[in-house]
Amino acid sequence: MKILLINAPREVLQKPAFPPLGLASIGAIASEEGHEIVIVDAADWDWPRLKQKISDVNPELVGLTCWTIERGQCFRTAHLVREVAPQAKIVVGGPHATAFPGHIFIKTPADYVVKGEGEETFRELLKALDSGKDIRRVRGLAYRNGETYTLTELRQLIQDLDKLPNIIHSQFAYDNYGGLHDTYLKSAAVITSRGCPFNCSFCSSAVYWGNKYRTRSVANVIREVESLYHDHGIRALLFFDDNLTIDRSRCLALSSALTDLKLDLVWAAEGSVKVDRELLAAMKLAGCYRLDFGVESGSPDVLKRINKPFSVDDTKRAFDLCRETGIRPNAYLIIGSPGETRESVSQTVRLMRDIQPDVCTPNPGIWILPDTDLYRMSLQQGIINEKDFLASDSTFIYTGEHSLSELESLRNLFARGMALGLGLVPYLRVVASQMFHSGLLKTAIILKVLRIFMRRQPLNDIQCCCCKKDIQV
Ligand code: B12
Ligand code: SF4
Repeated sequence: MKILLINAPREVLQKPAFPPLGLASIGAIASEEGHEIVIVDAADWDWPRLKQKISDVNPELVGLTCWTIERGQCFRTAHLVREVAPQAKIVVGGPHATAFPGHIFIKTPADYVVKGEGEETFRELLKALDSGKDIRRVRGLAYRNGETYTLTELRQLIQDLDKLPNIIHSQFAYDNYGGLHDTYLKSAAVITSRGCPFNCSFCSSAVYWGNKYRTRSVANVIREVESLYHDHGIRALLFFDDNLTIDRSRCLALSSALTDLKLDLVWAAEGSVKVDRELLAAMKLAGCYRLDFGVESGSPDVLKRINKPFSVDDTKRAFDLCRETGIRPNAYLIIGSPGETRESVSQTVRLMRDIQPDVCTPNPGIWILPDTDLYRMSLQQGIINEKDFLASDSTFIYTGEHSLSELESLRNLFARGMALGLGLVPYLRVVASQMFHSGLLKTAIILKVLRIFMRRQPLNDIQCCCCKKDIQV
């Protein structure tokens, strides 16, 4: 079969930083099964261009990823596929499709939804479609059934991730990706594990991957890294793992294997603040130049409310150790979690002053993602109801304790606190770093920041050029 896998255009067209690894993995399976694969990362494509591409490829089957954020883009793509290639079967996977398969059938002309981890289900679906076998036997699938839909039996998670076929990196024109722009090097992303053992109340990752942490073997990861380096000229890597440092001994082993490669390769990852000097030193030696931490808040109470598995002191220690070992630490923050008050925002500002992150990226409010504890709490509190959640294609922010305008004033409080509390030089360093990160070294943006200083404008319309997250400093 000719199979087209599409990462839908983003609401605000933007050059993607990295290719979609989920679709790449699905593609590798289809290729292994002997199908012809085209992967289109249309994040920065307009609709006419995508329409033309679908028409040129003339696929027999189209696969789409659906995340909750920007789910409308996936829905629109599915309709476009039906219009341009009416013969093509449409399969949708990913976090939102997994949470609400029925919704996908209502909002799109999709024929199938693959729930959860997609590789084996997709393989079996392709086999069944090829051979005319009964798709009811394909576990992990939802299919249309007249006006409604039917779910097949649940599929177990893959036990041995090494058995998955290699991602076909040659599908992607790496020169066209933003990559790790703070390195200026040709970059790629690699994912070495799936899942997270923790259960932060807002995070759908642990929910999605079953709260179980599964890893590829170090040797298997190293083979991919070597191929990226030698065959694709990659010199910088971002590990897409939810948390590369969860399993300390594995992270040590991976670091030591990367060191042994003796390649001029640098890398960054997301880590847990529960790190120690020995681990960080090994990571640094192996080429780690930056670690991103989901710090979220400087308030112990807020951390407890969102079920973060660490303390404020852990964060301070991790940032100190990063500086000692020469790794640049970044802080992701959320302003507006359950339990947030003016005092907790001040605690976060004080923490930022103590740890002096290279870049700090405060999320504007906390998003309500399906199947999370926050989602259930929001349903209970009447902040959302499933009907409205599904009827709308937009993002829902937790407003259980503060209205949207109160959240905005908390964000402004944070920004002012940062400007005053951090001191001018470190503050300007964060601003510069932030702008560097977002590629926004443009006069207009600098003017915007100045206007924010003068309190003439809220912060929420400055966005990162790669992920379009709101940028606040
Ligand atoms: C890398 C990443 C990004 C990158 C994406 C780069 C890229 N090109 O892919 C960037 C930084 C841009 C990003 C941005 C955001 N992300 Co993000 N991101 C991730 C992350 C860490 C890894 C994704 C990944 O590669 N996974 C590995 C692959 C193998 O898994 P996968 O993509 O899910 O695909 C598998 C299945 O889902 C399924 N599948 C998926 N698609 C399809 C399609 C078909 C046809 C089939 C059959 C199967 C299938 O099969 C695949 C193989 O098993 C995940 C967390 C995670 N661990 O998954 C979050 C995650 C996907 N992101 C999330 C969110 C919320 C965001 C942001 C809103 C910002 C934020 N606060 O994190 C923005 C939104 C961007 C946007 N506008 O749409 C959520 C999504 C939740 C949801 N319900 O939608 C996740 C799950 C993290 C979380 N904390 O909850 N993100
Ligand atoms: S936020 Fe990070 S640590 Fe918390 S559950 Fe999600 S992936 Fe795990």
